[in-house]
Amino acid sequence: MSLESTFLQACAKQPVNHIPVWYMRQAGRYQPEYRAIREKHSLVEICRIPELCFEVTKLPVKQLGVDAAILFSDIMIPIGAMGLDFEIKESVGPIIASPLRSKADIDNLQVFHPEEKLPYVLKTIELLKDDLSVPLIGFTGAPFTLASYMIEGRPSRNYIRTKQLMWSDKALWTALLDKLGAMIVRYAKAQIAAGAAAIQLFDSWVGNLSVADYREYILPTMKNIFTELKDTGVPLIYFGVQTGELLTSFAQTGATVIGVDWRVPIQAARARLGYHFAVQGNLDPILLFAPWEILEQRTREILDAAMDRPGFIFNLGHGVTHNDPPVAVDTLRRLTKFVHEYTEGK
Ligand code: 1CP
Repeated sequence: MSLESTFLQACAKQPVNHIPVWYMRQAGRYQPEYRAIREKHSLVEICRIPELCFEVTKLPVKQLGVDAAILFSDIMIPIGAMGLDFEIKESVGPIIASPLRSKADIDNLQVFHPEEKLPYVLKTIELLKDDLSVPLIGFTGAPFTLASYMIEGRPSRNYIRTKQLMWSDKALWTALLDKLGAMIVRYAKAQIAAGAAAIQLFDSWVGNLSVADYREYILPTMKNIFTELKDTGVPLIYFGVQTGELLTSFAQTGATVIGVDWRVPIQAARARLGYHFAVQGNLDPILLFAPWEILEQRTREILDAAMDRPGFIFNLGHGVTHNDPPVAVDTLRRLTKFVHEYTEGK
């Protein structure tokens, strides 16, 4: 499978038969089948039942014809395993019962063994590895994004408490980030050992930091994480939203593939990163609600800009949104087909 995979070839900046496609949040509420499962099971339940999680992960591969699967899970799952109870509240997002407030709270976090605390995740990956015809992407949240939920206790707009801790107690902040880093390395390695063919680190909210703060408070931990994961040999994808100004710093992390959002043209992203990275992105996810002609035009523009050198993976600039009415499954299927046909043999 691996040698034939356009996704893995593109991650390795090798020539491809067509540009590979997958979508962040390709499993979710826009799918009628997912909504039917969610009527009976909570999100966390789906994650904890390998046979169910296996089906939910596979669904977009069958339905859309994408070139990679992403493990169905959530960035909050390992936070629970570290000892912080959470729930995912309808129309709000993750809520943590007792957010981090003190050094003792941070000391109490456990850098757990995934085989002990999250066996169901690894079981799901093993089931998928034996069944999928495309590579499976494993994932975890990255330290800043995880820390923001752990400290704020819920989705945040301004990250005030998070930044306050960062600026007011650098030693404690570093202790927290390093603990998260150690967890991330262990969890990613366990996913790879179970069969994940690539790992994506979601740093969705790190774009809220200035370049100076990113470099001082985040970059050292990111370097450690990617250094430790390098020997696994799998593609390491690093993604965040509104990270245009951070891309030159992202280039120093040790990630091998960089995910960019729709605000940065692909050529500008490559120029900022340097040309030894594969790049993933970056259609505005709201274009999935636009007339097809506009959606197709913007997609063609991205592909025309990206295809002049190897190492491009087509994706959205952030996840499929959870709107009502939802994105049409047909739109994503048509988009996938369009990218494949437009780039075939070029
Ligand atoms: O198909 C896939 O992409 C796999 C499924 C997946 C992934 C990769 C889910 C299921 N969650 C995630 C990662 C995740 N979770 C991120 C990083 C990616 C991103 O930025 O979108 C983040 C920030 C979360 C936290 C989270 N979980 C939110 C965001 C809240 C906020 O701060 O604005 C929400 C709404 C959830 C719940 C959730 N996780 C996944 C789904 C499908 C849902 C919502 C629907 C449901 O409850 O069924």
